Amino acid sequence: MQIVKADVVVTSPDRNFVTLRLETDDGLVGLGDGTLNGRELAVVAYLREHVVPLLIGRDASRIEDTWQFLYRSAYWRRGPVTMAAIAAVDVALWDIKARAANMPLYQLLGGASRTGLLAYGHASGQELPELFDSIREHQEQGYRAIRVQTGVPGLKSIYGIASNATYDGGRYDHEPAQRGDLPAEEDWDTRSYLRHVPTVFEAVRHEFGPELPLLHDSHHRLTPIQAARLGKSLEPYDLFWLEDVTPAENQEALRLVRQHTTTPLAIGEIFNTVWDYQLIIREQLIDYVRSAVTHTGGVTHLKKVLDHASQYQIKSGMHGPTDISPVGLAAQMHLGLAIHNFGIQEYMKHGERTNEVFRQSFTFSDGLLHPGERPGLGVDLDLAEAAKYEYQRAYLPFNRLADGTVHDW
Ligand code: GCO
Ligand code: MG
Repeated sequence: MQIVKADVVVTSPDRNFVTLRLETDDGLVGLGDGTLNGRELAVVAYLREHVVPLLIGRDASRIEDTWQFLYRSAYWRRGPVTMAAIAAVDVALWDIKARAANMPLYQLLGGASRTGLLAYGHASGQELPELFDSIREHQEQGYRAIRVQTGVPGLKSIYGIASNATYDGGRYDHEPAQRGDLPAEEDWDTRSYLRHVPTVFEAVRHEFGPELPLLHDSHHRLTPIQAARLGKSLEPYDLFWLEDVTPAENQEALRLVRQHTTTPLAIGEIFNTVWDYQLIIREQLIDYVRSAVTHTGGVTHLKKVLDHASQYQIKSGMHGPTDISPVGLAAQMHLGLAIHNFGIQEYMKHGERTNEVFRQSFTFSDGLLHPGERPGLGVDLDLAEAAKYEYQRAYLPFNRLADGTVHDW
């Protein structure tokens, strides 16, 4: 089973996606996601210029060997571009292996450990009435767990609010990165945020009761002591998790946060190897691993991270906004179904054009995702549809404080 063809397909139906498409001499096709939001073409160049020439003629069945070869022979290790490129190859090879075995990928990973994957969606609103409507809408769509983001008094536009005019078409869920030549500038005020957020969760609990699992994302904007205070002030509202409270590259910061709060913590959507997690898993400083298959070296590497985490009762909470393509999302549904320590799956729906380009087999019913029973990942790429949508430059926004200082977004 030799790889005879490797194409990097860039398409922008509702947003940019980078897909690696491998073909074998026995006619099998495998797909892998290498989308890195706002820096997509760096992965495209890494794949086209440096990886594709190494793949032609390789045995497609040797997944671990190919992973180690790509990781170690590059010499320059880790980093989101490298790890997204390796992930694209890895997932395409798993897709091929599962198609060759005529099984859905989760069967190769050990079979189903559950009937479906609890998914959470993104509710948001500048003010409480819009937020309540958004939560209800998500419940009507079948979501049984909901992330809550709101505006903050005094700030014009912040991360995670669907109605922000800065986002393309006003739809956060389809395009957080703004198309154009410059990133959008947003503003930030930590004191106002810390005062406001607990009042929002108090109101949401009052309106929706104690059962509904609620999540919140601080998106890397707090210092450790501020994060500790937020976690503590949210304890009465029983969050499923509080995400990315501090810039996650400083793992030790979580020690201080952990000492002060019992609010569960989720970290890792910007991590890309097990080494980013070494300290926080070993010291049990988090409760959920947020890494996506796409940004963490594929199924092969993320499974190792999650197996390590499982020794410490830490669960998965894989990153699943729309910048994870349907291929990446499918890969993590198969992985999530198979592992024992599944926690929750983030699930933002892709747009209609995206669903025409990527034909999928997953289901979402009664709040649970399932990858379906088709052999492989269960995703096909329609090349003619993909060719209709050219790459469009798009940048994620950034923040400035009132005095003009650049801040984490
Ligand atoms: C999340 C993430 C996203 C990121 C996005 C950046 O929790 O889903 O924080 O909203 O901002 O993936 O590209
Ligand atoms: Mg996040």
